[in-house]
Amino acid sequence: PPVTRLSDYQPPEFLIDDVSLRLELDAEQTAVDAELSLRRNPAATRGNGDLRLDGEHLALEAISLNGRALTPAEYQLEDDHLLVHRVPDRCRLQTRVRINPAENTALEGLYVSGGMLCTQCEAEGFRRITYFLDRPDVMARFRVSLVADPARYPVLLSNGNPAGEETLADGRRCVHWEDPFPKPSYLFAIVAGDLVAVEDRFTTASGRAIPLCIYVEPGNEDKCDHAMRSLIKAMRWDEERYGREYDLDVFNIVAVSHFNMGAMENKGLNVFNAKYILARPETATDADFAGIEGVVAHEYFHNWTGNRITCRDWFQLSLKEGLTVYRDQEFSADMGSRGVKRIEDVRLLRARQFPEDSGPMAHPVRPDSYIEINNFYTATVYEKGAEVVRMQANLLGPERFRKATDLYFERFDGQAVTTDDFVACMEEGGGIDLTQFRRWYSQAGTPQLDCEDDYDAATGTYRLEVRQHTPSTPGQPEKQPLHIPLALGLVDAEGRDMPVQLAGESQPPAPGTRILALRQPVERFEILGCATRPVPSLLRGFSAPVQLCYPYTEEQLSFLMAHDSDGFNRWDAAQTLAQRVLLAMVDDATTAVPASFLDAFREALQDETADPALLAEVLTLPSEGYLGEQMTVVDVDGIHRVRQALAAAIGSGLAAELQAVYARTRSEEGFDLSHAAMGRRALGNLCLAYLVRAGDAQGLEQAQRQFDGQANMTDVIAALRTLLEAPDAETAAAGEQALAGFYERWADEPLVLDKWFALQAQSSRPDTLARVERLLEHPAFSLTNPNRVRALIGAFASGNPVRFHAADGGGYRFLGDRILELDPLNPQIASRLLYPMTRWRRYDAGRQQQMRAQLERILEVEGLSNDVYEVVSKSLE
Ligand code: HT7
Ligand code: ZN
Repeated sequence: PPVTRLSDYQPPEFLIDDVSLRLELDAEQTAVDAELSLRRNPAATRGNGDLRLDGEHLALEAISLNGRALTPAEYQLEDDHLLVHRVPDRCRLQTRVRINPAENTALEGLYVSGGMLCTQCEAEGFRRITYFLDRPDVMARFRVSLVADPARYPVLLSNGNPAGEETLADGRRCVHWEDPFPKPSYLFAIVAGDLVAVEDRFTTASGRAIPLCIYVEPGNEDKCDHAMRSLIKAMRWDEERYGREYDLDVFNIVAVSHFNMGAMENKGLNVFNAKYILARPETATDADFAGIEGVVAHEYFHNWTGNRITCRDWFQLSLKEGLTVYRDQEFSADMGSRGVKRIEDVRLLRARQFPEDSGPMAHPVRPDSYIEINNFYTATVYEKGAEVVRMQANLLGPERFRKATDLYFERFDGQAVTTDDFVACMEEGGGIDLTQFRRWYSQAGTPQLDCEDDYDAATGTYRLEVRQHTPSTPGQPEKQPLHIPLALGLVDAEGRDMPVQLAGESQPPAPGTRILALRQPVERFEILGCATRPVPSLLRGFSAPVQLCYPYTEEQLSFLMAHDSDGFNRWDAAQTLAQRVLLAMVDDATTAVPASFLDAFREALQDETADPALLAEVLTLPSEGYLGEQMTVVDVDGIHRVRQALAAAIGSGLAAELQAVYARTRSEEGFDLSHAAMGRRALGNLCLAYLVRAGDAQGLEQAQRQFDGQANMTDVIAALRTLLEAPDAETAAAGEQALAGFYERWADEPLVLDKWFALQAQSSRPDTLARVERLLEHPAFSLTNPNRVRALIGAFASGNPVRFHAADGGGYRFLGDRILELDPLNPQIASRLLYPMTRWRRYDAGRQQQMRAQLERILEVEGLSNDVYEVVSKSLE
């Protein structure tokens, strides 16, 4: 398959100013009439005069230019494009095509989800709807008419503003929409269905009242409150923080049950995976509620960062995604706890992006080539991209960052631009030079910072030396030094911040954090006026997406865990401490836990003033996946064994403390979604899990009671999970019974049923693979529903390291089989499921060989999608 390269970018030969679309909607055969007003692009080099339009899976029925039907000699039809020979510099091209939404299991273009018709056009789905210049730097004004049987499809939606409707002679309804803002085709959307609207309104800063509608399938109206509240908060926040007001007369959201990703920011018509809209306390966990708030905000924020200003080409994807993730992270930080949000975001970055950056698919935030763009909606483009924006925001400070974003919106509104254009605004608005900083966009790999220090008691001087090194990545053997902001605090023996006075400065600053700029491969800093040897608190707040190495002693880590004024570093110290203990236990093949570790946990548990949410983060052990990443060769079984052992040791060694905290978190009445209440539930459930892991009789009883109480999904799922994982057979049997009851109760709620599948797929019981195989046959399982596939196959392959990586290779064979079944149905989903096998080099020889065998077997199959081909071939290189 062809490789697309950033260096080959050429502006489009033609532009499209206006598009008129008329869709006669039908599940099996939809007719699409398109009229494009085309004009030669003065900024492009002239080709041979032919017009090349993208188009796939389309049956062309008619074509005319400036009102005259074309003869077959005047155009050429290929599998993936249409060539119209020798078109004039300005023209009107009309086409009529037919498509079959019901056959579209790839969920790109127009497809059927339940009883509705909907679209997904990013990145290149619009070419499955009509012939078009399907690239983001072609921005057109769209007018859309939707024709349908009103009994089947009473609701007909598209982008922009409503523009009238009529009933046709044959009884069908025709509804018109007009979007006044030119947009690329990837932001086009339509939805048709028998849907109900949950309505509210938002009054903008300038006083315009905007009706807000969330459309859902009947029966789900009572699950939209949280999404609506999140939307309204996001609209207000974007006005206050960025001065960005909503621009259309209406804003619509639709929840659909078949969706490849989380949601899509189509102009004025956001389409969501139902998982990110529908929630009631009985059906959704606190994590689900938080996910909804974040994703609703993210899609809304795209209206300015993505839609009004879009990407010139798909290599610039992080222009909109990195910036919008940064914006949604900041929004969630403002809505809840900033400290906890930062921890969650870094946990995700380390769990997903760091491994990606050191694996076969490593790529820069702005990739320079791809086979299939859908494979580049990655943690690097999204989460590392957000970190790169965050570093710029921190370098500028809030006022200058706002000035720089104002400049960005003013200068590029209505245009398709590059990440370089964004950085230029940061430079100009912020008055700083980001020449070296730009390498963050072009260089792949996670930089490693090796820190060494010494202290001269005689002069009170503390010296810190920092070396940066970025390991090579595929296609980038040599790396350049990056501009890295390193946030440093120095903590004295009493746990107080010291002033960080750099050599050459005449006055000590106020005690607290200083940002050191690293630019050279080795940087040395001299800090004056340190009366005692400080404990360095490095990379506070995770000031850069790097791997930090400093030879902390265990005492220093316990000290920072208890005293660092930076909440993030208190958490990080706890994580490092736990990681050290766990990896040492693996190395020593022991299950004995050092008493000092339990002491540190005890001290943390006894701090009644701590924020429960933060405490829950501090007391959560690093995941098996993350621990594996820290080893030269992943010891799957060793990690699982010691993590279980440590959890049991915590549960038995600190039973009284855990019970006390559990009781404290339970003492509140009622349910609410405040940060405090969610924090209490998180902490209480963590304590319960430790107790049950240790076989604590009281804990087991409490878990059973908590499950039986059915108070809210957070507590129910937490209790059920602990029961299923309980070490003794009797409780595990009770867990099975609870699981059956759970199914009975929620059989008609697809999103809850996904949890039922995922719980079983993630069970560490030895027979899990057999169970997962049985569940493939369950009447509620379907390979054409991505949420269900992720719940069963994804949860097993990516969320159950010890069973997926079983030494007999059963997990690998299972995944290989599923990929081959899924690829013809939905290549995007197949390709994403492959991820855990792309990490094969990290495992022992036996597992390596078995994973490679599966990858090679997949690669041999004829007719593989580009999506799967790219990931498999690159992993084997
Ligand atoms: N911008 C959206 C990306 C997206 C997508 C990409 C490829 C295939 C299907 C897709 N669905 C949504 C989501 C976002 O980042 O906001
Ligand atoms: Zn996005």
